[in-house]
Amino acid sequence: MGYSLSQKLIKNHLISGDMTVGSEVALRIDQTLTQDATGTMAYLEFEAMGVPRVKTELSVAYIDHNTLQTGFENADDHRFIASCAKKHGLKFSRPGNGICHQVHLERFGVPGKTLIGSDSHTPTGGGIGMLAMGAGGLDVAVAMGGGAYYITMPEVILVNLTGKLSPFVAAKDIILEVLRILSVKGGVGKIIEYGGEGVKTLSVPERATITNMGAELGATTSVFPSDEITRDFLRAQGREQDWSELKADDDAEYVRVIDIDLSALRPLAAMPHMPDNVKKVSEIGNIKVDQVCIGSCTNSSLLDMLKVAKILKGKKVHPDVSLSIAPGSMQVLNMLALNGALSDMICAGARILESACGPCIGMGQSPNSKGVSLRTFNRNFEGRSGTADAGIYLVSPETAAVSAITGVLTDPTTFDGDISVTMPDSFIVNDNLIVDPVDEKDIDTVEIKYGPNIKPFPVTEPLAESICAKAVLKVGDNITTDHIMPAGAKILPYRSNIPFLSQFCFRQCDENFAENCKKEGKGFIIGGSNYGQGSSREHAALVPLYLGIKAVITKSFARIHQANLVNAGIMPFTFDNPDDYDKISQFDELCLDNVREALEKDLPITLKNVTTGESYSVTCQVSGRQRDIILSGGLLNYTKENAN
Ligand code: MIC
Ligand code: SF4
Repeated sequence: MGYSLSQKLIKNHLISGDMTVGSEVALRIDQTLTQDATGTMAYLEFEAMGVPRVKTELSVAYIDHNTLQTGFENADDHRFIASCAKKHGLKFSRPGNGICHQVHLERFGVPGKTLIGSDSHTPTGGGIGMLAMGAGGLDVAVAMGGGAYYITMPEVILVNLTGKLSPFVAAKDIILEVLRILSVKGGVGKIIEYGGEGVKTLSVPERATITNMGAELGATTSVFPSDEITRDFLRAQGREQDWSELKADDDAEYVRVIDIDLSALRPLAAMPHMPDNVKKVSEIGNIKVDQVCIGSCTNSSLLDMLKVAKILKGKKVHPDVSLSIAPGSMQVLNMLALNGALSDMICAGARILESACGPCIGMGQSPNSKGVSLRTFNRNFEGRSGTADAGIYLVSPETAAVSAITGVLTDPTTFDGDISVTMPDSFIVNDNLIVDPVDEKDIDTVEIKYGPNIKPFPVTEPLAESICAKAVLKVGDNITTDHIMPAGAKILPYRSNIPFLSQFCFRQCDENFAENCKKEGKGFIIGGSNYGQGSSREHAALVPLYLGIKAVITKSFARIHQANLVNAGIMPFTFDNPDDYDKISQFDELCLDNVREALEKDLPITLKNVTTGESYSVTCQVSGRQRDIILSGGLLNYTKENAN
């Protein structure tokens, strides 16, 4: 039997483990990226490891999330990250240079290489045939230090594309269709590989839109073959030497094949409040729109922007709609400026934002109360926009731009006009906002600049013999990391200040959560299925850790969050019988007797409900290595112990 492309990429980077589905494999990591919202913590962790220089082929530190500088905090964090990059051997992408995933694709991504990033949308790199995965900051710090990255060997699903997209139907509609079919948990434990004749009809930015939003499937990553189209893209970026051909063997076998006929696809939208709540735009009807936001790491490429500009040219944004556009990178913005497309956007009435995440993470542009906002982004979780009662619809740039003109959600295929654009033969390359590190011999000349906002991260202790605590919180299915540790302009500047962040933890689910934890001093969280989906932010583990959470017991976990819990020394348990979830109420007193010994000796583990007198059997969902991490009280302790 031949190999799928995903299996080949894993095989080429395998350090240890066997490639049987479900077992843990250790991978060599060629490249890493961080962004600023997760980066401060990642560099504090890297510093704590005491490794002087990164050991990867390439590591880049981007500033793209916390670019709204309403106080000293974000600027201080940028300065801290810049100094770490300079000293420890990373390239530093300054604010204004663009969104990490867009810039990485343009300037640094290399087919066939592994990339981990402290951001869940790192799989964008799968658009050029990278094995690119989102990870917690600590895992990225370890990889920067030359350590392996561990994943559970995934199953591989093939999405077989045939036909060709009709005009005004977009790559975004392809991934929305995959989300409709698979749901936000359908990708857990899987890699989504794209193949079939239809692949040839898709440009690299279109492929990257699809792999980017594979994160919303919960997938380990998504990947496209690297072919002549990839080569053309890299050549246009002045990097043809980075190209190599990559494809699956003809006789590769997949756990499932999903056929999508591109010619039959229609414009789609993910309705509030989940990316898999997908319907045809024509079915949803002409709902009135208050806001349209175009940009984010999903849809901010030059091709997307040129199509938007063509739609807006000579038109006027509807008077009831606020349209904002954030081109994904300095390269995109510069090219739009030089070819006049930016002027078409401005003249139509678009508000041009800097090349950064911006509204996607609630950094400005929060909609009006009960507002309807169409966004080309990847997440529409409740409250993420910064307006609790807003309704966010995820759509393609085409649907967004046409609707900005009509003022109602509009199927763009009804728009009269030609928006065909071609990939430029060469992109304008200007790396003036990328700063190189100092030479290794000059390391001592660089001082790390800590601002007053940077507080030490919580200290963990080795796992206790037995733990009794209350179920301080009980939540349902599909809890996102935005529920656990919200983002937004007011909170994000405190990403390196865990004590401050703690007051916002789980606020949307239970406004007394932090207070209850403090009163109890320790606690357990009970969750439903797909607990912790969404972002890679390790703060969703570090803050509960700070608040005394010892274990999270759920029906199932999302991949990155499960790893972050383990790295923080919090035990992730699943119910052996999912119905036991219903038998626990908030504030029940629960006990894990002799849990340390049980973990050490691989014995069955029972969760005793002291309040009701019942017992439930639970499993700690970890590999042998992760078990040792938990016994040590987290990855930092474990790494230090092993180094000694
Ligand atoms: C997101 O889209 O939620 C973020 C903000 O990019 C996060 C990272 C973070 O929380 O800083 C992600 O996707 O990992
Ligand atoms: Fe930034 Fe949004 Fe992409 Fe996250 S999803 S990296 S916040 S643009």
